[in-house]
Amino acid sequence: MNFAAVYDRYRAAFEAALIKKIERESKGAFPPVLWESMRYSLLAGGKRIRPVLFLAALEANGLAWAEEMPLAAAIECIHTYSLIHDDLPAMDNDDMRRGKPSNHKMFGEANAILAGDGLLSWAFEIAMDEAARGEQWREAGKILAHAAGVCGMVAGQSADLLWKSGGERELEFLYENKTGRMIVAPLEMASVLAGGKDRAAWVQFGEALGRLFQLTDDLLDAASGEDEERLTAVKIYGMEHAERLADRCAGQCMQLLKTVEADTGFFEGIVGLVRSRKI
Ligand code: GRG
Repeated sequence: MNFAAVYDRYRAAFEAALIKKIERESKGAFPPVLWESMRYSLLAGGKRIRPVLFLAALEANGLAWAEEMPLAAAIECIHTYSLIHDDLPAMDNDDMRRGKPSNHKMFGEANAILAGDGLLSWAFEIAMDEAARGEQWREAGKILAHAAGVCGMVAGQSADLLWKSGGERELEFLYENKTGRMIVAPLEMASVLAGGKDRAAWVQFGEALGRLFQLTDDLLDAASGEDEERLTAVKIYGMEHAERLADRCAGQCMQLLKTVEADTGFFEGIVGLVRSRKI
């Protein structure tokens, strides 16, 4: 099977499980607008790269990936909440997300805040249910909480709002926390569920992939003419140099994959996808 087909197999299975889960949970729930707004953003057609990383790393580690859809859903719920809140007028003030009006444009600001709160809380309700399966699942949930929280993505977002200028060190902090933590977490969680196999190697690969993801994000924003107020690689290094940094980072990702003792062919494809992505 080629890379695109494997990616689609994970994504389609995840999508089906997610729809089933939200249908079941929202049936008869009150007030309907809350679930409607959560559902709107959750099913707005993201790339699902974080759950796909999780499922693929489970399979690479020899685990039954289709049985771990609840944690995959928890990961995507947290990612979606972060996008809803990031789009709010008090943050990035974006009218569009995933090619559609952003959550607050559809449902109003207050509902968008609550949709984000709802998704975040739901994610940890799911993780707590999974934690009851045993120590490995408990630890996986803890990794997710840590990555999403004040020592991870929230810290990165806070620094992003704080810094309008800076250098390499500030940029590295943003990359590592705002974007990187939620890319590392699915890989580390999968390794922990496999008994901690190659954990450090997966984390190192995830960190490099997170850096690549944000570098390409900065490049895409600059290419689309978005006048960013925030600190980006393009602002510090210029377009040409940032392109070369992304190439070098993709090369590092490939090298780091060699330190993982598993079939990592699919992840080589992921590195290519992230380097060349247009969305
Ligand atoms: C509000 C606590 C809080 C955090 C927000 C995610 C985030 C932090 C900000 C979004 C802005 C941004 C461009 C972040 C860096 C890269 C990123 C997370 C892009 C969006 O993720 P994709 O490309 O989106 O995986 P899809 O729509 O495919 O899921």
